[in-house]
Amino acid sequence: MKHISDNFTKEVDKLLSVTNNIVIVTHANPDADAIGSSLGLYNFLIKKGQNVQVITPNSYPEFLWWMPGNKSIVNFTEDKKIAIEKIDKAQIIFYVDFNETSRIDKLEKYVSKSIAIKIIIDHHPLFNDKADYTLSDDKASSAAELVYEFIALLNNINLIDVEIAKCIFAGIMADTGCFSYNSSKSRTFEIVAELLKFNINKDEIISNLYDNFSSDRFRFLGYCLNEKLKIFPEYHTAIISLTKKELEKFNFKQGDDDGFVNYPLSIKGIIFSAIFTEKDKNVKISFRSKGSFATNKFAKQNFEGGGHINASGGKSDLSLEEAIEKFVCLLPNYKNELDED
Ligand SMILES: [Mn+2]
Repeated sequence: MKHISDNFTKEVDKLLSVTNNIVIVTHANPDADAIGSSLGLYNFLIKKGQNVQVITPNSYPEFLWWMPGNKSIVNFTEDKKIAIEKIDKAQIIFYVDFNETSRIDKLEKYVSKSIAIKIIIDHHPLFNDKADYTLSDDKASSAAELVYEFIALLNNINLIDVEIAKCIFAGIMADTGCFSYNSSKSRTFEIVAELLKFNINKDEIISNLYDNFSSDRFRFLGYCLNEKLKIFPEYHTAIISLTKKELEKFNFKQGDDDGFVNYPLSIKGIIFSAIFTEKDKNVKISFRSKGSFATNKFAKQNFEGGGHINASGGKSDLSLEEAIEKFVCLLPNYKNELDED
């Protein structure tokens, strides 16, 4: 559903007519859309003469470091003091690519007690009604697409430059898996067409994001697919599970498993895919689906999670083995929905 606060444009326009200390926050374990949308917005607001700081709750993979403005980002886990100081001084805080404050982990405490005006720009189902202004559309391809819409609403398309275009393009491209999903609306392509007019090097961006595996990560993918894939044909479902030991064996770094959960959906007949990863305190689970099977509902009902219909996540305090067993036992309850497509 699309949600824009009453008078959004007028009020935000007024806010930005003077210089503010602005903080942009995005979700933990930032992906290309999180960084692309944050930096797209960052570069735009800098051009508007604002004092802007992007803060991430934790680190993110090296293949995102090329984005214009990346060097200015503060990572809370590394620079707590600066991050807290910036949040304390902020007059406006943007929530980009998330809306529930639980998604920003330890930053939540500081952001929630800040008296700054909160503005959401997000494409996840909206659960936060405490923000002052909201631009949200869970049908949008990405938060980056909504950053473009934000700029358009403010009538500032003229301020978009090659740096902003690169960031927004990267976010849209990554969150649609190179335009293979979440991208059935013509509007997404209209925006992309506009961005390409800035002579951004599309092939280089794709290469930056996708042809950037370390050899460990590449072998890790091979291992996941060859050794760890389990298929449940009667439920059109496939899963991969990973123990801490296995992660260590491949020198796992944050982001190394990005996108792996999508691979099983390439198997004929598979419409639901999940990856179970053993973490220090719990098991992290990612879900993906094709068609109408609502993974966010499944995640919410069974694994304390949520997200989009076709892409969501959850967690379990059970052991890895028990979490998988729970998952497998649940499948018969969803047989009708899994058979629909
Ligand atoms: Mn996103």
